Amino acid sequence: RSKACIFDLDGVIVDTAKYHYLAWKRLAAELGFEFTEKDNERLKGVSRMESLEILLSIGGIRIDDESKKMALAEKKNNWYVEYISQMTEDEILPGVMDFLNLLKRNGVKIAIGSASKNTMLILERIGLKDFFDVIIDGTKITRAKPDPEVFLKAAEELNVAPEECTVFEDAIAGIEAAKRACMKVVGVGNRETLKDADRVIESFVGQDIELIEW
Ligand code: B16
Ligand code: MG
Repeated sequence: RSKACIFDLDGVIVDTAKYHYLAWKRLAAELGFEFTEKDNERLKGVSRMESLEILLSIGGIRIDDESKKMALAEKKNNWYVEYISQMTEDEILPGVMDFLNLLKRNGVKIAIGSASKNTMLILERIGLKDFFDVIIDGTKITRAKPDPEVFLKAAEELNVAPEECTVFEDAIAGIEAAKRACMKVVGVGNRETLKDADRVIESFVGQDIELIEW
């Protein structure tokens, strides 16, 4: 059994993908093109600036000026922060709290491993700021997923070997990152999309400790 579990935030603990989508869509509209939900799939798990690059390529827009790009990313983030500031603990995904409590009762350490720089704000809004043993987020890393840095840092701070960690991820880039960190990985979401994970669950509802027995 794994000694520790590392959870991605967006798409695993909460569904903030819809707020990212609304904010990117608003930016696209301002720039004069449409941005669909299908396009948005390509942004999941990807860092803010890389997401902007993908968005601009979808709109066929080329911007070379770095400061202009930073300003656009900041604009999107301000809208996103407005949306997530309204979040409540009702937005924790089904079964998540039961599963986290089960891990705690069994002495399994828990951490957050997220690319988001808004992690602390989200955790505060949903009442889980002090719940995790370790939180590694976008403010503490230099290399985005699929680089394993975020998960390796979490394992190090948890004082657990990577091989003894299970990662929970909803994004392809995150699954690759976990594998590169030599960790077990459970995909949360669509089986087809997440086929490279060791196991895939549709949700946390009804999951028990066997899920992290390897
Ligand atoms: P921010 P995760 C990721 O979070 C999101 O999936 C991705 O869509 C987002 O662009 C990225 O965080 C950066 O977020 O703009 O808030 O810093 O899935 O790694 O928890
Ligand atoms: Mg995610």
